Amino acid sequence: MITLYGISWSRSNYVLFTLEELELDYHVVSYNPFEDEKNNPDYFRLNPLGQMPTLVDDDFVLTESMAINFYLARKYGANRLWAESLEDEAQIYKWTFYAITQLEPHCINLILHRKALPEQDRKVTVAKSAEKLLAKPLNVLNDTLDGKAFLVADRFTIADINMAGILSYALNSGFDCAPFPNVQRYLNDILSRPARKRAEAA
Ligand SMILES: N[C@@H](CCC(=O)N[C@@H](CS)C(=O)NCC(=O)O)C(=O)O
Repeated sequence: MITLYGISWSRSNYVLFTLEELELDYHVVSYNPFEDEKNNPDYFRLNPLGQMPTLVDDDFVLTESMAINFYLARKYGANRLWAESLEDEAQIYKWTFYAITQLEPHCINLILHRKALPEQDRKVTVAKSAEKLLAKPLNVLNDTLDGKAFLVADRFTIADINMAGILSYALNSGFDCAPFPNVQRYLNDILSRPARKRAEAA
């Protein structure tokens, strides 16, 4: 039995994408991450930071969204979403770490300061700086995707789910991807997969 604690607008978005892509049976427990530990001690036993997502697969508990996606891909999608060679596995790690280190901090700043924070707490300068800082890593990604539909092994893998999940924050904040046409085309393709659409509705 697989349970995911989380909600689709959060970092759970790409875990739900993976669960749907693998057509797994799962259920979602909607969780408010801003809840206090004393109001929900049971959840804090699963995830001591009180953040989401958290995955419970029978009696195995796992936090950290990207670790959850690696686990699901390896356990349930070994010959679909995972790699067949050590080199491709390394590329999956590389592009996932690229997404969470080079891109995610700026994507999060964009969504926070353009959309998520109460208006009085948004800072135009932080959003503008995030947009500028995204340009260099997005140019590299754009060159990588020239003539390519996927990041690794010429087929859809967990690296594409992870990358598109992180960049979806920038798109949702209104970020204009047109200067990076290969990235724009790639995201359109990945984010219009039926599994992603089902994940958004979960
Ligand atoms: N590195 C963690 C970050 C998790 C995280 O920050 N989740 C957010 C929602 S997207 C959250 O729970 N925020 C509330 C908080 O930090 O208290 C992961 O990828 O799972």
